[in-house]
Amino acid sequence: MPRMKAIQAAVQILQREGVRHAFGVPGAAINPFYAALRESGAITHVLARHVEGASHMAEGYTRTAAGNIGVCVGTSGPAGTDMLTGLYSAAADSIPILCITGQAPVARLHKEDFQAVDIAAIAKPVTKLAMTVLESAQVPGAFQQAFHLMRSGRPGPVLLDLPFDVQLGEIDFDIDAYEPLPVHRPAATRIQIEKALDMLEAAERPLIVAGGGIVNADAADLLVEFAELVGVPVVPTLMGWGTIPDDHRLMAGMAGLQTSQRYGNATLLASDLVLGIGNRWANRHTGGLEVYRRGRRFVHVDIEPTQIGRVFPPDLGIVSDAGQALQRFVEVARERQAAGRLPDRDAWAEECTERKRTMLRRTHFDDVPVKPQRVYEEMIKAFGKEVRYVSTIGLSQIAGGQFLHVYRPRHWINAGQAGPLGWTLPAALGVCVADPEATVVALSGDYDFQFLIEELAVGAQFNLPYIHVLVNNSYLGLIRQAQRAFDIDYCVQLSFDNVNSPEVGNYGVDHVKVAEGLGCKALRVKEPGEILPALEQAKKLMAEHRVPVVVEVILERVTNISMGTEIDGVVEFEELATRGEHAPTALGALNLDQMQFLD
Ligand SMILES: Cc1ncc(C[n+]2csc(CCOP(=O)(O)OP(=O)(O)O)c2C)c(N)n1
Ligand SMILES: [Mg+2]
Repeated sequence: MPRMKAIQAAVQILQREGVRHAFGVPGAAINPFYAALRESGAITHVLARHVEGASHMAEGYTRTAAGNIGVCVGTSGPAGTDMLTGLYSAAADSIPILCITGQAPVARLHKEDFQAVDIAAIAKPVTKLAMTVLESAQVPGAFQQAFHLMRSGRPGPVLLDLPFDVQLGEIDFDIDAYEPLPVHRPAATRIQIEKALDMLEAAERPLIVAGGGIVNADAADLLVEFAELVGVPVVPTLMGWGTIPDDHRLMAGMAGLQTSQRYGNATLLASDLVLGIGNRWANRHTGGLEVYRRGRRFVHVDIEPTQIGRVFPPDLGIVSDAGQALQRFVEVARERQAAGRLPDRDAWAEECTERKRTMLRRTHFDDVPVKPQRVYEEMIKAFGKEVRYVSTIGLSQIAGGQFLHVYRPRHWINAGQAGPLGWTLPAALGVCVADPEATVVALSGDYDFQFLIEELAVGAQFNLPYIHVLVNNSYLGLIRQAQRAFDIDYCVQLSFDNVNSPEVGNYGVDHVKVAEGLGCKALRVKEPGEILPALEQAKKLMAEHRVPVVVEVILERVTNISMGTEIDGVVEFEELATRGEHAPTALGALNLDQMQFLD
């Protein structure tokens, strides 16, 4: 049996489990791992500038391709605590990442050693497993179990904390005798699917709510196949956006309080049955449950048994992996189609399409300073269907969710539940590592951008080119808007007179200078007509220099974006689209001029 340090075995296991990249920040307590990494040579390492950045890079990496597991690495003490936000964000969105931390030697754990903190205890609520491994001989099993748990059931992150002496301890280990554990994913039974289809058939205006579980199961094609078979319109959640292409005739829009379309909410409210697959009835999707549930029945398919009934009791709950459920849905629906049993849904689908064609918000404004809605119109013109958008939170993300178009799963990469500021930039770098050929476009407000701005240097150093659209209102815009309820505008202003950059006026930070200082390219635009040329120029700069390119758009300071507290009470702050030229990049808006408003 080969004899080696436990940490060498761990690196061999990482390789065997398919890990090719790691994101991290070294420190004394994790140096044995770095030594093993260097010796193996099979795993590349991206050196983050902040350990939280490494955790979000790992998330971006996982979220880009089915089967990926992002790995983030840090030393003992503050490195682990810095990565907690990534663990939380990953857990919240059912994203597997493996977080590896160094730790003080076992005998010193209770002696308040330098940087010895009980990270396993701290990380417990935001991981599927958080373990300080106390025996070198347990290291292989801990890694094996980590991969098993991350992939099984509801996916999620794991933290393995490795004391210095545990890493260095010698063990007998043969990688040829190592086998990844079988992954556990429950599958719906035929009877369950029959019952769900019976309910779907009995309904007059059924909808499918498609959640991120479909993305995790890599089952978007099956979703579209099923929706087409039964002719039922689909409302994706924010995490499921892209599972059905935005321009598909059965894509009915998103519902929710913020990242939603007027037609998506109207269609949800008009439905009488909702079949939720791989979704979690997130509160920013449902709004108040009274409104959301009134007059309709619900089927909930989820891989995690305890998710059924967590938010409200469905009429039928099915514990299943989304892909396996969809496979069965397709099978049984096909049989029913052959037997002539499937109802004709054309009239209902057409009604939904009509709403999609007519219930539009205006994006075309010529104002200077630029109104944010216009930015999304120009982004749609600049980037095709293959673009991978990355965003986190803020008015920028909300408006992006309302106006951009997504055509493929994993092409709207968003920290859905946790929404940590600063996430966008490092997550985009993780996406670039996972898919170097992709056009990656990150979308940030100025505050999100500033949170982990130093990670731009990582993009420059490791040649990870992407375009970062930075919509600058010099405000914590979303919070400013929320403070209207308190009649305050307090501690949300980012503006000041920059003594070094008179050209930015009182918008404060000179993002162009900072980005350039960190080795990236950057452009600033102030007029709507300049946005598209700047995005085109950014593509060229990206190709030429192989570094991140920032396109900053100076926005008007105060714009309120459509949102509300109930899905039947979303407040519109701008005039709605009443003519085709008001919303030129909206899908299905071609006959807008002759439209009948339905609301
Ligand atoms: C770590 C963290 N702290 C605070 C918040 C609350 N928060 C959400 S959006 C936001 C302001 C975002 O400002 P900006 O990025 O400029 O976007 P804008 O809304 O102006 O488009 C804040 C403070 C958060 N999401 N994450
Ligand atoms: Mg802002």
